[in-house]
Formats: sequence, structure tokens, C-alpha cells
Amino acid sequence: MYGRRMRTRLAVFLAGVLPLTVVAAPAQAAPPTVALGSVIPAPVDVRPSGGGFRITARTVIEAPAAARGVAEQLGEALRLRVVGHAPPRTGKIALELGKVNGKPESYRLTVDKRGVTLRSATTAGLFNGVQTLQQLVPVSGPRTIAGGEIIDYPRFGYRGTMLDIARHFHTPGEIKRHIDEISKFKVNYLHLHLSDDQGWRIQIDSRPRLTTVGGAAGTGVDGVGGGFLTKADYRDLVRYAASRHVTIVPEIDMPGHVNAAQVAYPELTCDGVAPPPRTDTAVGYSSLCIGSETTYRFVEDVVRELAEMTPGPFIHIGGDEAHATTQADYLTFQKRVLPLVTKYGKTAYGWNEIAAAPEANVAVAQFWSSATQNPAVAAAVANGTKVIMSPANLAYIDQKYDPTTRLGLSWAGYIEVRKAYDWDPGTHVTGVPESAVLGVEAPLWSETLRSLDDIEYMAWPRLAGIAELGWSPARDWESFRTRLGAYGPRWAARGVDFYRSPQIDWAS
Ligand code: TNX
Repeated sequence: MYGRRMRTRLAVFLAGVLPLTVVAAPAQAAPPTVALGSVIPAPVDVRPSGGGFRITARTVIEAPAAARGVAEQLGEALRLRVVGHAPPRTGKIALELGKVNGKPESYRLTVDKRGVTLRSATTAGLFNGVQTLQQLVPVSGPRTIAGGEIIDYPRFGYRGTMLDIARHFHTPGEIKRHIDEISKFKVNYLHLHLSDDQGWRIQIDSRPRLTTVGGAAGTGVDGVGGGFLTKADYRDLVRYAASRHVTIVPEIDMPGHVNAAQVAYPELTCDGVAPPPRTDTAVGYSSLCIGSETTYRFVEDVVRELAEMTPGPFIHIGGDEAHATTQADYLTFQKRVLPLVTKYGKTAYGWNEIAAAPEANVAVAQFWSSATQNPAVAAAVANGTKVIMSPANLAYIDQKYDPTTRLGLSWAGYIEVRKAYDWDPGTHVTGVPESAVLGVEAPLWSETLRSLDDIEYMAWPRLAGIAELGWSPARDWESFRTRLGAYGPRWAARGVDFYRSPQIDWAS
């Protein structure tokens, strides 16, 4: 029916797209391998060829000293030894530091009968390649990796997710576990929503009551979300995240969403009277006192201390839903506060409302609106503002999957897996061209989420889809759907609670 050339092309094509393909079946059937192209997020360039590599107990990981950290992580995952130099003729997975194609975070993975070579100019690129490699090792059975080559690099530098630890506190242990999971999909930014009306979750030495009062037991939604990060906890999290090539972005939400701070420090209100603590989920009722210098001394202390403990480039200053602040006051506030972030050496980042401030030309706006037109954002972009795309109706992973979802909210609509996946961050908003988009972020608000299981159930599998939008050059629902179905057993094996969407044929 097909000529030989066509058959070969077809086989190569299928080997690239099918998750579990027996690549070439010689006399004794070769063990099933995971097709090179079945990785999430989809790699840029995949060239399958015959002759895979079988990992055995004798296989070693070879890595130069500078790549030891990432090599050790791979060694732990695959239960293999890491060495500086493998003896000749030893089957090995070699990690190399060296140029690939000059693109940031890129890597090249080559697999043949003799071994695996992973090359990148940076340890971040090697880390990315290691995530790919781990997905290519079959979940069970002989550990044979399909032969061929992958060259891969991201579409956007910022691939993020947000975790709200203000509405319910989540412990450092839970946050670390979540970092482990997000980094498997090459998500490289974790935005922590550290303060809100119901709680304040980060130690600030100059204002101790923020946490002794604002982070006490009884704070949080329904009064069951107490707790906070000490500076030592936070620094430890930053280090842990960095070892997984994840950068922490701290957020202090203001001038709204500040009730917990005002309970702790009543001078942050205009009348000096402490408001009652709040454990409900209403938004838009609190505001810092815009005309008071006390406000700016407070903001500067907080920004300075946050900047000191944050090696990453961004300080997120919130700015959303400031319904208790007049627009004139809002602009006055941003005019004072945006330059403060710059003063402490960081790039200001805020929810898309900050785009209305002319000073936002040096800032990053997080687009959370569900609309595809936003004149203020388009004007700011024309003026230099960069954008992270988090449209609520598509990327808010705190929204229910469908009306039966036990957790989550639904004010932005139901977001099934396909809906979260099938949109383009580079063309989604009028007047926000791809060149102005730094990347994507999937926010996870935690009004209804208490446990790590709750977090995982809402994040997975949607966050894998958003990660692909941030990484891969093109999207293809049918391909993603197939690869996702094949991924399910990996989450199950790690005990990750994920939503078994009826849109996906889950492998068991
Ligand atoms: C809106 S979206 C908020 C948050 C809520 C969230 C719940 C945004 C920038 N602010 O205060 O937690 O909805 O989905």
C-alpha cells in the first residue's frame, strides 16, 4: 500500500507521537519504550531513530563537578550512581556542560545503544533535560529509553504558578512537595501570595505583629488556616526551589486585601481603629490609608525586608480588587510604591490594575481579566510594561472543573482540562503581542483548599497544560490529550492526587 520510504516516514512519525510504541519489532520483541515525542511539555524538535538504551544496575551517571547537583537528583530518581568519569565501555548517562544552540535553558538529549548524552550550556538546561529524560523511562518493566535525539528550549522564560498561603496557610513541607511536582513540567517560577485580608504569612522583623497576630492560630478562611513562614523558613524555601530551578516570587497584596495587616497595626487605617479580623471570603473592602505617611513607611519596611530575602528579580505588590480605594488614591499609591520596589533593586510586578499607573512602564502586569480587550493594559504595553498571562477564565486553577467539583470557586466559569489548554498566550489579548509577554502563570487561590491533596487535585492535570503553553512552540489538543493520559500512572505512582478528567483516556 505504501512504498518503503513512506512506511519508514510513517513509522518515524508514529514513534514520535504515540506514547507507548514498540519502536521496531525485531525477532525477540523489544521491550516497550516511551516514545521520544510523548513528553509534557512537548519538546521543540524530536528525531526518533532505532536502538534505544537499556538502563541496568551497572549504568552510571557521569557529570562534571559543576553539574553534580542535577546529576545527584537524577541518580536519586533512577537509583543510579553518579561519577566524575565513567570507566571505558560502561553504559552511561553523560551530563555535559557545553553550547547547544545559544537559546536560554536549551538542552540536547541523545540516546543510542551505548548510552545517553545530555548536553546544555547551563545547569538550568541540564535540569530541563533531566525532567525530559525521567519521563522517557517507562513507569514499570525494563528501563529502556527510546533511541533518537531531542533538541528543546522554551517559548517563554516565565512559566509559573501561584500558591495562596494567606487564605489557608500551607507548610514549608507542602510547598516543597509542590515545587517537586511543578518542576517536573519545567515550571520555573512559584509566586507565593503571602498576605491577604484573612492572614499575613511572612515574618517582617520591623513589624512583628504582622505574623504574631496576622499569622496566629485562628486566622485564615473559616479560622482554620493559621501559620506563617519565618525568615529562615522562607530562605530555606528559596534555596530548595533554586535547587529545582524554580524562582520564588513573593507577593504582598496592597493597597486592598490588607485587613490582616490592619488588625495587627491599626495605624494602617485612616481612623486608627483596628477592624475586626476576617475569616470569610469577601474581597474589596479593605484599603491602606493613602494620604498617610505611616502607610509608606510600612510599605518601605516590608518591601526592603522582602527584597533582602529574595534573590529573584520580582517583588509582587498585588494591586487587585482595590474597590475600597478611589482610583485617584490608587494612582497616588502606585506612584509612591512602584519606585520603592525599584529602589530595592527589584522589578515590580502587580495584578493588571497597576497598568493604569504611568509608573508601571517599568513593571510587569499579571493579566488576570477574563476579557480579551483591556485598553489600560494595551496602553501600558505600548509604553513598555511587560505582561504575564493568567486569564481567570482559562488559567485560574482554583476554579472548579465542572459543577460537580467538590473544591474550588466558579466565579470565572468552569475550567475543564481542554479549556485550560486550548488558548494562545501570545495572541490572547488585543494590543499585547507575544514580544510583550514574558510568559504564563496559573494562580491557585486557596479559599477552599486546606491540604496538599486539595492543592494537587486542583493543579493536576491543568497545570501540566499551562506549562506546555509556556514551553512548547505549538499546541495540539489531541496530542496533549494522549500524552496526558499516558502520564497518569506517573502521578499515581508518586501518590499525587489528580483529577481524572473524562476528557482524557487515562492509562492505568
Ligand atoms: C479574585 S483574581 C482575587 C482573589 C481571590 C480569587 C478567587 C485576583 C487578582 N483576586 O482575591 O482569591 O478571585 O478566585
